[in-house]
Amino acid sequence: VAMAAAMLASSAYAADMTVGFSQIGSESGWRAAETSVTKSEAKKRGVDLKFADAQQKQENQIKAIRTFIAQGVDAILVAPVVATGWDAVLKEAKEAEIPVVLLDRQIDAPDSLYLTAVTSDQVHEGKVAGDWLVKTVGSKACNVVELQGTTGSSPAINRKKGFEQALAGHDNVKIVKSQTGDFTRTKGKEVMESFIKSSNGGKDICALYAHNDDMAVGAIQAIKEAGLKPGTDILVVSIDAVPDIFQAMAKGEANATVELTPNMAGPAFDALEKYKKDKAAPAKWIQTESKLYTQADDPMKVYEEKKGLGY
Ligand code: GYE
Repeated sequence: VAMAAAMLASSAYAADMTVGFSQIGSESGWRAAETSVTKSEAKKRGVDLKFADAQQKQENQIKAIRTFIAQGVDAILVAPVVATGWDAVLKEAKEAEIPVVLLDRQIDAPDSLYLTAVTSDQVHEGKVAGDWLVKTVGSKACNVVELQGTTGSSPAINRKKGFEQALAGHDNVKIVKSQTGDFTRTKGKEVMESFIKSSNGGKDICALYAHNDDMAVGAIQAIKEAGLKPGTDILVVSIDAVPDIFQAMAKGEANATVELTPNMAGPAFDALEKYKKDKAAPAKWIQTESKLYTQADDPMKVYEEKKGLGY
């Protein structure tokens, strides 16, 4: 009995690493899944995770990082809401010899200020979305409206860039309106309503490109309320591959999405564990996969699979 108790105690004590996580908030279904996956990955590995929700504000993230430094955590995870303004606080972490790992977004700062960044190739995501649209519309004239992600965030900048790369050379497909919907359903619906109002009741809109599925889901509501058919009158292509976009696809209301894994923490903890053990510095960018899904991919089957993955 004593042996078992000792073993239990030791396994309970397995928290050989305390990690602070500065999360942006829960603006989208994908972000909420990233949080739940991060918490379960930490639990699985015996990591003591200190979680801070910034409610979308960079100043709250900076405060949280300073608190983690004061607490003397072993490492810090940050999903940086915008790409700029991180140098000072990351220098403080470096001086405290606390490694920082970026999750799902990049920053404009010297890469000496962080151990690694675990993100998708967001330019590629935008390109995959744009290539799908160009292929789908062929030589037909197609006016596209674009719902951008959070202004100044790396995904908003890069997903726009990649989409425009895909449209280059296909003058029949062009972005006629583009505005941020801040990655949320509410804002996505609001902005789509304004796009519809200023486009002959939406009749002049051929397609919507949304930088994430949550804005697309909000926009689909607006399209339906305007008496139009999303997925046919207005094609809908977006990014994340959250469960709800597959439900929309199954109803013919969305057409394509580019998958983003919510499991950025797994590779992040792997890199940190290696670094802690033998100071092995990982590559500065650990890239996650991007896969296109369309209505041809049995959407309700994918929906069921996704429901088990932290969503
Ligand atoms: O696409 C969106 C979330 O940073 C890539 O942030 C991530 C994006 C993701 O709000 O759903």
